[in-house]
Amino acid sequence: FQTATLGLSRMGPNRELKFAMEKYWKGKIGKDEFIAKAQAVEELGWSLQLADDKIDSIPVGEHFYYDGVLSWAEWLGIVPKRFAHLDAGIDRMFAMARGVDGATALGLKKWFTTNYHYLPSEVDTKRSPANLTDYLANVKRGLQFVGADKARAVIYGPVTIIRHSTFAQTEGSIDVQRFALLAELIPIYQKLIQDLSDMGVKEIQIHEPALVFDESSKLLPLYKQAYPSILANKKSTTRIDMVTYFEDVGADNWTWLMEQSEINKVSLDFTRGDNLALLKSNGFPKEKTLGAGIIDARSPWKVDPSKILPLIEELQSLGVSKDRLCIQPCASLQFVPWDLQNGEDNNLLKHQASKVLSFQQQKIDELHALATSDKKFVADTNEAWSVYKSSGTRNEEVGKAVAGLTEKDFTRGETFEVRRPKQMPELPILPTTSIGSFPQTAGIRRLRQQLKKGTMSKEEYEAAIDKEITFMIGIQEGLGLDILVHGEPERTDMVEFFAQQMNGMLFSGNGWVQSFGSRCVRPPIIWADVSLDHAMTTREFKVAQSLTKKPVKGMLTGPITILNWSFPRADISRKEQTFQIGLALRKEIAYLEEAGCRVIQVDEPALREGMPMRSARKDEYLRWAVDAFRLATAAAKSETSIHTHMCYCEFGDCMEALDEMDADVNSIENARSDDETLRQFKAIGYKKGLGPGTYDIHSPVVPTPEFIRGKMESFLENMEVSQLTINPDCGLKTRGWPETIEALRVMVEVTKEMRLEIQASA
Ligand code: THG
Ligand code: ZN
Repeated sequence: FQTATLGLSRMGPNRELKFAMEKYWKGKIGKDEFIAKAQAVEELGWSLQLADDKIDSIPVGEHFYYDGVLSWAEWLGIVPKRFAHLDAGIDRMFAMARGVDGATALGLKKWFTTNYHYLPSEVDTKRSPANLTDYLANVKRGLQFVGADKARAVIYGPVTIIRHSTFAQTEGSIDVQRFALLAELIPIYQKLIQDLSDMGVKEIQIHEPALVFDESSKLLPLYKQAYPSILANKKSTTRIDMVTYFEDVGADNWTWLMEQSEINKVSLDFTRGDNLALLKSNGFPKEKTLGAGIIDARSPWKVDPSKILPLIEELQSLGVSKDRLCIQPCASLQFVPWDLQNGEDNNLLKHQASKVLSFQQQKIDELHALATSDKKFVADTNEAWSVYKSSGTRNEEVGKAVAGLTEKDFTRGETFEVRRPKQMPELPILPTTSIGSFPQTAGIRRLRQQLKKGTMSKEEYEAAIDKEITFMIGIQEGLGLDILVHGEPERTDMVEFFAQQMNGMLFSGNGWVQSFGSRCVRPPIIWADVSLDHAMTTREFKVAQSLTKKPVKGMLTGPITILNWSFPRADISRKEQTFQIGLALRKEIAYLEEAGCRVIQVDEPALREGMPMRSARKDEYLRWAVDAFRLATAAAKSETSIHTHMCYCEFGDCMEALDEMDADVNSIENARSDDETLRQFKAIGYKKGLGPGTYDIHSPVVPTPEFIRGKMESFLENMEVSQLTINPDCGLKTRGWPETIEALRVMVEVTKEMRLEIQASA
C-alpha cells in the first residue's frame, strides 16, 4: 500500500518551537534565528518520513508557528481592522495571536473534539490583501527537501476557514456573510492552486475537516459554490486529495465528495464516526484513491493487528483495490508526543505498558510496517498486546463496582428542592465566591521546583504551601467573600494533579502536545483500571478550613474532564474508564465530607469538547458523561452543596445535559458571551443554582462597579435571586495579585449594595 501523513507534531522533540517562539517574543532572538529554528523542526519531521522510504505522501507547507487557522487567516488577509495597519507577515500573525497595545488578541476555541485550540478569524467588512508569499516559499523549500514525487502541499480549504471564522452580528445574516467571504476567497484559491501546479506540486492535500460537522444544510451549499470552481484552472497532472478528519462525513457530504471528478483522493477517518458504514452502503468510485485513516492520530497506543488487519482486508473487499488504497493516520500527528524513545526516563520505558505505546515516530514506523506487510511487526505487536493485557490492567474490585452500579448510585438522596435549603443556611442572598485558583506566583512555582529537585523536604514544602493558604484565606476574609477557597497553590495542571494520585495512570517525562500557541500539556496515560486508595485534597482543605469560620470549598476536577484531558486506554470503552474515575472521585467527596467540608466544586470544563459531532452519537456520549458526573457526586449528603464549573466552550447545544448533571450550583463562564449562556439557562427553565461569571479573568483590566452592576442586573432579570451565586468567570491562576484583589473587591462591594437594595424593595 501507499502511505501518507496529514501533518506532524509542530513543537519538535524537545519543544524547540515553543522555546524559539517565546525567545522571539521576548526579543532574545531575531526573526531569522526564530525561523531557522522552526524550519529545523520541520526538516526533522520530513527526514524521519523520508528515512527508509517510510512515507510516500509527505505534507509540506504545513508547519504552523502558532496555529493553522491563524496562519491561513494571515495569508488570506482575513485580518480584523485593529491589526490591518501592521505589515503582513509573521509579526502581524503573532500580534493577532497575542494582542498588541490597543488591540486585543483573537479568541481561542477548541478544535473539533480535541484539547487543541485554534484562533477563530474575525471577519471585518474590509479584507486585507492576500499574501501567500511566505506559504509558497515554504512549499518550495519542502519540494526541494522532500522531492516532488513525495511532497504534498497542504492547503486549509476555504469552507473550513469560513466555518472557523466569526462574523459581525451587525452586518446581517451569517449565511449571507459566509457566502460573501467565499466569493472573495474563490479567486485567491484559484490562483493559489494554479501557482502550486506551476511550481511542480503533484498532489495537493486540501484540508476540509468542516465536512464532518453535522451541518451539511448550511455548509454543503458553500462547498458546492467553492468546488469545483477553485479547481477549474489546475493542470490535470496536479492531483487533489480532499482531507477530512475526526468523524465520518455523513451521507450528504459523502455523495457530494464522491461525485467530484476533480477530486482524485478522499481522505477519511476510520477511527471515529462511521465512514465504514457509508463505504459499505455506497461503494467507492473506481477512479479515486481512498486515504484510509486507520491509525488513530490522537491515541498514544500501538495499532492492534487483530483489528487493523481485518479492516484493511475489508476495505479491499468493498472494492478499494490495493493500488488505490493509501494507509495513513486519521489526522495530523500533532495530538501525540514526538517520540517515545526521546527524553523518556525509565519510569515510562521500564513500565510494561510502554511496550504498547506509540508516539509520532512509532506511528510512522507502524505505517511502514503495515504497508510492507511486515510479519515480524505483526507477531511482536500481538505478543506485546497480550503481555500488556495480562499485566494487571484489570482490578477485580473496580470491575465489580462498575458492573454493580444501579440507578440509585447515580441519584442524590433528595431532590434539589428538598436538599437545597439544608445547604449552608447561614449564607446571605447572592453569596460571593471564586472559581478556585489564585495567582500562581513565581514563588509558588519555585517551591515545586525545589521539592522536585530535592533541595526542599516534603515537610518544608507543605509548611510553605500552608503559608500560602493562610495568606489566601486572609485576603478572602478581608475582601468579605462568603464561600472561600484554599487557592490551589499545591497544584500544577488540574488533571495531572489528580491523575498522579490515582492508580492506573502513567506519566511521560517529555510527552508534550501543543494546547495553544507555545503552551503545551502532558496528558496522563490511563493504562489500567483506575482506583483511589487515599484522600487527595483533604490536607490542604483542613488547613484552610481551620483558619476561617466561613465555608471553604473543596475543589475537584470531574471525571469527564480527567478522561478528556488524558490519553484513554484503547482496550475498554471511554464510558467505563470515566465511571472508574467517577467512583474514585466519589470516594474523595466522602473524604472531604468526613473532613468537615460542606461545599464541593467538581469542575467539568471539558464536558462539551468530548461530544461527537453527529447527533446520534452525541446523545449517547452526553448520557454517560452526565452519568459519570452524577456517579461522582450523587452520594454527597443533602447538606453538602455540589458546585460545578465550566468554561472554554459554548454550551448552547447541550443545555439539558448541564441541567441533568444535577449540581446545586453551576458557575459557568459567561462574561465574554454577552450573557448568552445566561439566557440559554433561562430558556430551558433552569431552576437550580447558577453562578454566571461577572467578569472576564483573561484580561488584567479591573472591571468597573458599573460593569459588574450591569451584569448582576441582567442575572436578576433572567434568574430568581435565590438561584444566584456571584463569582468571576474562571480561575485566577494566570492573574497577578493586584488586579485579582481589586476586581474581587469591586465584585463584593457591588454585591453588598445590591443585597441592600433587594432587601429594601422586598
Ligand atoms: N489542563 C489541561 N488541558 C487544558 C487546560 C488545563 N486544556 C484547556 C486549557 N486548560 C488550556 N490551557 C493551558 C494553559 C496553560 C498551559 C497549558 C494549557 C501551560 N503549559 C505549560 C507550558 O506550555 O509552558 C506547561 C505546563 C507545566 O509546566 O506544568 O502553561 O489546565 N490538561
Ligand atoms: Zn474555568
